[in-house]
Amino acid sequence: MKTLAAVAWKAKEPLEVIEVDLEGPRAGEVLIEMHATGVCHTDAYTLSGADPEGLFPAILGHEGAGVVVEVGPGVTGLEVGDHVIPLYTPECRQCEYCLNPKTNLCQSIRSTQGAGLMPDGTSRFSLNGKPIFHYMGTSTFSQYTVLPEIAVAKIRKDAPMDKVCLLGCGVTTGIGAVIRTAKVEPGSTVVVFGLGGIGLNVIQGAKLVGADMIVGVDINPAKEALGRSFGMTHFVNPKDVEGDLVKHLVDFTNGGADYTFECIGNVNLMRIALECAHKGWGESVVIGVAGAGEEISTRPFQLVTGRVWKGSAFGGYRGRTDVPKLVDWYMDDKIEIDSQVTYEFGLKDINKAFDMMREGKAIRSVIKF
Ligand code: NAD
Ligand code: DAO
Ligand code: ZN
Repeated sequence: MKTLAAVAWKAKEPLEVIEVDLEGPRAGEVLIEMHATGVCHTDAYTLSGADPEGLFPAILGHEGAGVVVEVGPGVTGLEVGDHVIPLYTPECRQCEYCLNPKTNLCQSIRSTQGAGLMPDGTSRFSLNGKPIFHYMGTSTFSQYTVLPEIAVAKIRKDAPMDKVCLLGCGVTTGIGAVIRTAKVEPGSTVVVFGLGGIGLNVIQGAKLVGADMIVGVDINPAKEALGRSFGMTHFVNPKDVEGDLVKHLVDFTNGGADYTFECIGNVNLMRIALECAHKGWGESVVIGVAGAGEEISTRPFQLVTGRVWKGSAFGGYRGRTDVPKLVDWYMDDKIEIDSQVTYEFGLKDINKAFDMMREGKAIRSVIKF
């Protein structure tokens, strides 16, 4: 079949919206008609050429929602008409990782997904007989996309797809980092570095679990009002801080934060986030994805004296199990998503969504098909 898709031909070039060929689902796969997709910083990161796994040409996008329109042989858990959210972190429920409750990083299709291919080692997308790579196993910047059933969360049919698509990445990642990865307790002091789509959801998660002091750190002053609307209690702009930012934040939080979250992808801030965690018990969670080859460092004594450094992918959540529950939370008004959709565009204007993100004007732009 044909599908209209936004193709990333090369790093640093705008996407081209063009009709491409899409082969139907093979065994264990489903064809999804996309209804909406968010545009995340990670799509821009890959398009920038900084992603070591970035492959071109590819169809990017990983924050979508849509409807199953065809199922391949052997599919048992999904049927035509199901509303779904594609998962860049699959959940096979059988691999060594899925059987270990300590992780959400299912590895059953990791090698092919990382190579931009479906689990059988081939691509379903092509143009003029030449394959186009899948991206993060999801490729949501396409009217139609094919996914393995283990990488699809079935959600309730009354949830608006142009909002719950953000549960495909940003909302789930931020809230999960607080609840699932860090397990922040009520009354905690939390510092959040970077108030974009991820950081605002960390704030939302921290408020949800009853943190007392939620400090947002961002160089964009326009983020203060946004942060406060999600539950941030204090704002620090590093540009206004004279002297050492770590000392400032340690003093500000009366000895250091119980939990800190890096939501930017900046290795210098990852170090600052660790070092302003409280001596003896403070934990720092890395969520931001740094550029290829970049490294983090600190004095080991920071860890000897009780600080803990950890990371979080997709909020530590297992998509097929947990994303439908988060959709329920949204439908029950327990979590806020609507105000995170700053702009809506049609697929033909997808490059404008990237511009809005680069200019810091959008929490999220949503593409509606
Ligand atoms: P974003 O661009 O929307 O937000 C980043 C924020 O950081 C912006 O508000 C910006 O003003 C701020 N910032 C930039 N430099 C700063 C500095 N020096 N000091 C303070 N603030 C600064 O990005 P996003 O969509 O929120 O994504 C954040 C990061 O999380 C990215 O690296 C993305 O790739 C990563 N990410 C990780 C996961 C995961 O599962 N671990 C999932 C999604 C995204
Ligand atoms: O299992 O080795 C692995 C890779 C898991 C991928 C997790 C990706 C999380 C961070 C990428 C940003 C997502 C938008
Ligand atoms: Zn698995």
